[in-house]
Amino acid sequence: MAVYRPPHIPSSEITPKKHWLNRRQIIASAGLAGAGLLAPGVFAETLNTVETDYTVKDDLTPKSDVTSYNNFYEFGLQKSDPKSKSGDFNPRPWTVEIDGLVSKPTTVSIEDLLASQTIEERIYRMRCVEAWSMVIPWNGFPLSALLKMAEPLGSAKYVAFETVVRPDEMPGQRGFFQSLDWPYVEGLRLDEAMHPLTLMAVGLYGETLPNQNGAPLRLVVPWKYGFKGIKSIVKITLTETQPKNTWNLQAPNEYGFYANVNPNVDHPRWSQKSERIIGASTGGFFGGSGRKDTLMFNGYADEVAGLYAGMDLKRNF
Ligand SMILES: Nc1nc2c(c(=O)[nH]1)N[C@H]1C(S)=C(S)[C@@H](COP(=O)(O)O)O[C@H]1N2
Ligand SMILES: [Mo]
Repeated sequence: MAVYRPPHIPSSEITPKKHWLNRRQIIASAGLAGAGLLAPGVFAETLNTVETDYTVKDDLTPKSDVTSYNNFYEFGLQKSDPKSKSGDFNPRPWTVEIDGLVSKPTTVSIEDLLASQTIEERIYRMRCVEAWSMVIPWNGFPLSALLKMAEPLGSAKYVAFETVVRPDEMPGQRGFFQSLDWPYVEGLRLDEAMHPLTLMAVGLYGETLPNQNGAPLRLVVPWKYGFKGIKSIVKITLTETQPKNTWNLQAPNEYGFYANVNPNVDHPRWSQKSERIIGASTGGFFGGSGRKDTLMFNGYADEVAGLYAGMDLKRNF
């Protein structure tokens, strides 16, 4: 495990980012290349990324697990649904609208973002509220860079996010049984949103995001439970009041707005003290337990604890 090498450019070469834009290649996935026909959503584009100091020592979760064990209720409730049922989803063309309390309401395309932003590699821990975890090499850029394009006003205190609604392409959004109210919505306090760790991911393992992981761009907030990491974002709104978030609307006594990873605040139905490591070996002579203790703020306390100074984290769960 953890032998993956990202297709990064040495930092000595990163300065003129305009130059490497043209070098991005389209790679048709194996079987389809010969067919001369690309089904929507089944291509991956290699990203040229730059290495960063944002990394952790833990073993990487194998790519096959990162892309096959997913939560994305727009495609279904089973962990295997997002991969097996997202073949009709087409993440291009795509635009993200930024509005609300900004001086420059902005609509930007994924192509423009890929062309204008330096795409970083960041290896982050990811902890789902369901008490499992992964370690994922994301590719993306700070959310702050995107928000600054729209010039947030002084009155903006929060950031609200919305996922796309496309029942034709998302089987979990059509039919008799609807698991959630759509669109899936999430939010952050503005200082959380502007924190350098907060990432707009456009890829993982050096390629554009698979549909099941939130193509073409999704939020990653590594010190919070995974449900804050809203996928396939189409709208971002700067607000003065705290935005609604889907899981809090669904079960307010179980899922809060803050959702900071915290081993000392249990979910009402299970402990949050430890986590199951997805993809970890549990067998063989040296087989581990496949579990580890959950860390305060998912191990990012040094960076983010200050954001919550003086706050009661049991009340604000
Ligand atoms: N739009 C949308 N975003 C979502 C979800 C979802 O169902 N819909 N699930 C969340 C949950 S609970 C988790 S744990 C992560 C999972 O991300 P991954 O599948 O890329 O690991 O996505 C989050 N973002
Ligand atoms: Mo989750």
